Amino acid sequence: MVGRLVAGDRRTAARMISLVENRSPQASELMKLVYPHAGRAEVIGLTGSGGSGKSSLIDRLLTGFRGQGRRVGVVAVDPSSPFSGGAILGDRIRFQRHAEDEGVFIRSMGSRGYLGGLNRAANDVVRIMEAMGNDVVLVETLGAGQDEIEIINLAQTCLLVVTPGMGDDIQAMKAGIMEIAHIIVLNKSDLDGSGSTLRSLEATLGLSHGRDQGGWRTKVVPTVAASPGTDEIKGIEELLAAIADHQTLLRESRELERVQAARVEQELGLVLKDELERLVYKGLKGTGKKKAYITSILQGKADPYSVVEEVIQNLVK
Ligand SMILES: Nc1nc2c(ncn2[C@@H]2O[C@H](COP(=O)(O)OP(=O)(O)O)[C@@H](O)[C@H]2O)c(=O)[nH]1
Ligand SMILES: [Mg+2]
Repeated sequence: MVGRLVAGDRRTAARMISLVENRSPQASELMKLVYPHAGRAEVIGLTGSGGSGKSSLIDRLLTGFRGQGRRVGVVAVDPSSPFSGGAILGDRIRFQRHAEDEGVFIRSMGSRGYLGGLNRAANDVVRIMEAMGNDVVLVETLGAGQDEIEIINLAQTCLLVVTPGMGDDIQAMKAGIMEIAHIIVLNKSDLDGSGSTLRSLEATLGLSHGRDQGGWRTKVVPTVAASPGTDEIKGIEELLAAIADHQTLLRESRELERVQAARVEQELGLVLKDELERLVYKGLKGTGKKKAYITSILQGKADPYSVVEEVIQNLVK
């Protein structure tokens, strides 16, 4: 299977993704074999509120990357959608023009059905897409809470997608996602208020002392990714250029090593949490202890914290 995956076989990739999504018993063994072939793609993350235009931007970026002859994988993660496994109807429609393109591989993931957690599954899927030989992997995530920040850490270049009229929200975001974004995309810049949002973004960036990004200064790129009125698409070339600039800086400085190390640390945490949890539940299975714990918590004789402490102490023993 891994041989076929590395050769770029799409059906094998789809089968493998199903296996990791369902946490089948072979999944870990499979990932061990996949892993040495992964890690060579440019991983670009797009985060932002629902409806900000992430999928529309990806649609445009796909055309751009394909024009450069590069193969692209897309992982669209939407924790607010109950669907998973590539069945998200909206994305199907949005990415339709690339459906027949052999150089594009798209997978949508919703919130349900991931035993090891959505982040763990998304990481495995990104690794599979890398091993498949994609030059670029785009990861779309909803940017709202801490959870999404975890997925965005898998990316080397992080895009935060905002829209006009978000001035106040931007101030609030400053402390969080704003500081990990390498590029802020002001999408829907065809709408009213885009000028003042752009000024407010640039003012905020001018003041902020974000984390050290190896000499990179966060850029703002205004775009129009879809325009029902005028059909005028804007800023996509500039966005592609900004992504290329950041990737060049990563490669030419030692920053790429730091980013890769941070990703591996993240990955280690995801896998460790998942495997530990599985180990613990395997130990409890069939002993009736889990039920007893729940009952004693309900009766007020115990609480989840002391129970977990006891379970971990037993595990360590
Ligand atoms: N006016 C305008 N509408 C846009 C633009 N980009 C996307 N949209 C529309 O915004 C809606 C949400 O876009 P989508 O890409 O699904 O957002 P996502 O939820 O962030 O992936 C769709 O109806 C798009 O057609 C833009 O630049 N200008
Ligand atoms: Mg979307």
